Amino acid sequence: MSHFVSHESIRNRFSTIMSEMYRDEVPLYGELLALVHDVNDKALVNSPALKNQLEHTGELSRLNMERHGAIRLGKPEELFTMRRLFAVMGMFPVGYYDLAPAGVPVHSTAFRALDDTALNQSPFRVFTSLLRLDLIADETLRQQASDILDKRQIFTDAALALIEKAEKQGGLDAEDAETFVHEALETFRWHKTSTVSHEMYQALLNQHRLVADVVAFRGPHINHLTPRTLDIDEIQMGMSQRNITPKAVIEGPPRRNCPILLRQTSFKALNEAVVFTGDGGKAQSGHHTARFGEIEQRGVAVTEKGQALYDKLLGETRAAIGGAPSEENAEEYNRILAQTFKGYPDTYEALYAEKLAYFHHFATDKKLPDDRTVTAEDMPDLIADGYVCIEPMVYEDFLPVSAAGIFQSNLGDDEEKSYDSTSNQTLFERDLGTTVNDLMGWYETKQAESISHCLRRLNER
Ligand code: OOG
Ligand code: NI
Repeated sequence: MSHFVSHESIRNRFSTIMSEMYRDEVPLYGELLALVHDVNDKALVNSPALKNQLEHTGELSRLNMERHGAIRLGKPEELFTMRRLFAVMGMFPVGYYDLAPAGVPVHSTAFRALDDTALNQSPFRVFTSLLRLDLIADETLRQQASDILDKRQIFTDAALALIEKAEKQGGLDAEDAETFVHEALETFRWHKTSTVSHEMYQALLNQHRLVADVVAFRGPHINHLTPRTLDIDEIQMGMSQRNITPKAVIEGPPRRNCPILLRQTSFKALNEAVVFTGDGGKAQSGHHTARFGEIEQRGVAVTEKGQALYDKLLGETRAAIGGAPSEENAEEYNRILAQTFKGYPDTYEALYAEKLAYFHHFATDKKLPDDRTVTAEDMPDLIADGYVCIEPMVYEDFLPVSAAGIFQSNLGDDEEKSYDSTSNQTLFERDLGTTVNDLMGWYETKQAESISHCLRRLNER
């Protein structure tokens, strides 16, 4: 019998101590959590239907522990080892996100659990970006940045040893697991001291804020930790009431009866004191802005067709206001967004019928006549006749355009870069040491599994 603890319990424990650390580091995060809990409690009381739905899909119990974090890595080996570290917690890379077209010199994936039960037990995920030094135009600076990164080791020796042990043994016992989460946490900690001089920091900053954020520090400090709310518009208002200034517009789709994908808001990055190394030995104090607060609302995952419609309508909205939303045009943007998205069906029946979104399928208590055997083709009739009920499959991933908006809103508005380069998933996967799980394919498979499980239940008598 195995004496190893489950991936889920390691992930849960890690997510808990990460949240405690971040609350200590960024007290405003604690305030956001309180706001989110209030809003969620209210939403559940006000909508018994929503509560039923979340109970049915298993999401209700995970709601208050749901978080995603984000980190930015500097070199290929860091990404490779990070993949192994997350695997110890049952987290695997899903999706490839290229942020270069949006002016952010990184490419990314999201580490998360893959099974429904695992996700419902601990939905912790981490959006993980790798800096693309090849996009630094200045050759000297590129070399300097690369030399600085070469020297750093972002993992503790004990963490590395335990990753290896977990890989060899196929797991960790309770004592090792507890040591592991604390050692792993060290990598994500904020450091008040930089590894470079103020002058070098400034040079990196001038290249791109993100380059400074990655290269000037000892490790990939967690830059935000995001709880999940059931009503992000309430949050947006609640933040203002508490004197926490939210970004001008909520990223993603507009408010809907049937939420789709992901809506996110954030408060601006904190300006934090940092001590830089002095060239002549005399340390220099300065500031760095990187860490911020974010909140998200998750909706149903959409199919390729649903994604295309989303992209089209978002594109039309942006075109109508002439680019990305800003403080100045926020109100107009929201109005046009709501208007444009009238073209996106807003009942689960329609989303299902038009194959725009993914659904869980559950057999109800209603029994089929003994002589009837059903197949996937019968599904629409089975739903109409009450043999099957469907529930929206929640989107577990991220949106590149929103991610770019989140990056941007926290990099300062002066940052206007664009990179002309081809997306490089193959290189990313080589650095990662494996291919990423196909994002859309994951939902497609989940839905197919749900349908066949449901049909089995109906046909067994
Ligand atoms: C990551 C931004 C992406 C999200 O929620 O879309 C992200 C970063 O700023 O490092 O976290
Ligand atoms: Ni985020």
